[in-house]
Amino acid sequence: PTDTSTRRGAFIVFEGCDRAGKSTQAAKLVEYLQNRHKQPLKNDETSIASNLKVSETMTNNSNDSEVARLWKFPDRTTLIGKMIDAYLKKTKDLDDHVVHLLFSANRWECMNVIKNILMSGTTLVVDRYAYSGAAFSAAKKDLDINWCKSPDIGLLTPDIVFFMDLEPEEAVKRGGYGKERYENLEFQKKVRKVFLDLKDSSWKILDARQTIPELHQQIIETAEEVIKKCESIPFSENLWK
Ligand code: Z5A
Ligand code: MG
Repeated sequence: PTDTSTRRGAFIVFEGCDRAGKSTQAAKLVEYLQNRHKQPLKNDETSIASNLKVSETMTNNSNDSEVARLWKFPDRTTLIGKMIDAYLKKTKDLDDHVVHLLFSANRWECMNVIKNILMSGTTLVVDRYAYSGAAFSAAKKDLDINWCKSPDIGLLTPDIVFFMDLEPEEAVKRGGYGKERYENLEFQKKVRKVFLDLKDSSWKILDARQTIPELHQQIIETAEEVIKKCESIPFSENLWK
């Protein structure tokens, strides 16, 4: 069921391979939205103010997180998230199917909280989502892409996916990969291929070789349009349906 009575927040997702700059841009977008709300308005900026869902009861002392909030998948804080964390840190081995289903369960267990946040008018900026789930698992041999997508069918549909596209050869130059599972060049190249096959109408592909400020500028322009548009349309739970 969807809620049409509330001016909801937007569901904004960042996706991409390792080191593409997702966390950097997601954090900068949230910071921008929160600061934007704090600035005094000029006459021609009223529409932007409404983009940011300035609640009538909000004062300058109000909690900034009401305007926009950052979320990250995997959410390593839950019980399921702790199992995923152990798997990624290689302190625990799990069957590929099992870990795939855990990543999906980790999203499902957050859906009610996420829906409530959106319905309260807060824009949620999400660092990785179901596209990472399908891409990383289907890049392993023996896991079929349709099987990989199926447990996430019916999740909340993103209002926009910023896909930060960076060739893994370029990503390596950003200080090399870490020690977690999946952090190697050959695997990342496979992941990028699967990612690009998952592109749908919600995607905006960004050339992640650009500078951090250049990317940020493009992201805020699109995000503001999306936030405005979302005010009048209900969210849907139709991912991959
Ligand atoms: N995974 C999965 O298998 N299934 C799932 O369902 C989900 C995830 C949700 C953990 O993810 C792993 O889980 C991940 C996918 C898998 N495995 N891999 N690989 P994670 O999100 O926890 O991974 P992370 O380590 O936090 O993020 P990241 O991907 O490595 O990086 P990023 O967030 O895209 O990049 P960043 O941290 O913003 O930037 C990386 C560096 O580049 C940093 O030094 C920045 O200062 C620099 N940077 C950023 N932007 C630029 C630009 N524009 N130019 C130059 N340098 C830049
Ligand atoms: Mg990151």
